[in-house]
Amino acid sequence: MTMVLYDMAASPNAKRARLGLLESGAEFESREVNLMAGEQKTDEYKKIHPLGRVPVLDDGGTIVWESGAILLYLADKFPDAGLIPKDLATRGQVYQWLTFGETSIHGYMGPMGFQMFRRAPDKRDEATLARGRQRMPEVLAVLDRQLEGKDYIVGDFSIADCACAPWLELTEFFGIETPGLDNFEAWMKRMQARPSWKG
Ligand SMILES: N[C@@H](CCC(=O)N[C@@H](CS)C(=O)NCC(=O)O)C(=O)O
Repeated sequence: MTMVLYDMAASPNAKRARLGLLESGAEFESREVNLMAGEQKTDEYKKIHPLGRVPVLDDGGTIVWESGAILLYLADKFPDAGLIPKDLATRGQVYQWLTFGETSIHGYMGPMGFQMFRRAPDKRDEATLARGRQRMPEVLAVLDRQLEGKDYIVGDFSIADCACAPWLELTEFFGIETPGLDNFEAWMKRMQARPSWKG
């Protein structure tokens, strides 16, 4: 049975899951949920995601939500797709950086995204934006150091890259400064050049 991704093209969290699916090579159907129209808050939709959010993966009736969990599920389901390395030490690194994407990156950029995309410019909470602009450079510097001498976060491409890159594409738009982070910039370009990025 074809997997279904409850998706939204402009959502970085949904993009994480979509990248994992496209990189897995598996067939899936992307079903667009119109967040602006409130489709995620209907009783029907909340049967598959009780908080009313995207993404959600439906794999023949097995429902998984939380983009990080979807990525881990896909890595387990498709062990030969190159989504996660086989040795435990490097897997531990993937778990760490995937969680870094959900906490250190999304922790600042998620609330910034809400202000930038869901609020009119004159109604934005400037304190939320200022906090992200102040704290994200350190987060990015840590990632930049990790990427020194590597093409991807743990060396080879993995779901850690899928978890971190979608929000980071928005740094400039959110007014976060990234001067001199050459490893980060090169990695971002590498991610954007993968066929899955446009998919
Ligand atoms: N931690 C969740 C976050 C999901 C999330 O917040 N998704 C946003 C889109 S980027 C959403 O669906 N928002 C709809 C709403 O809150 O009404 C994940 O990674 O899947």
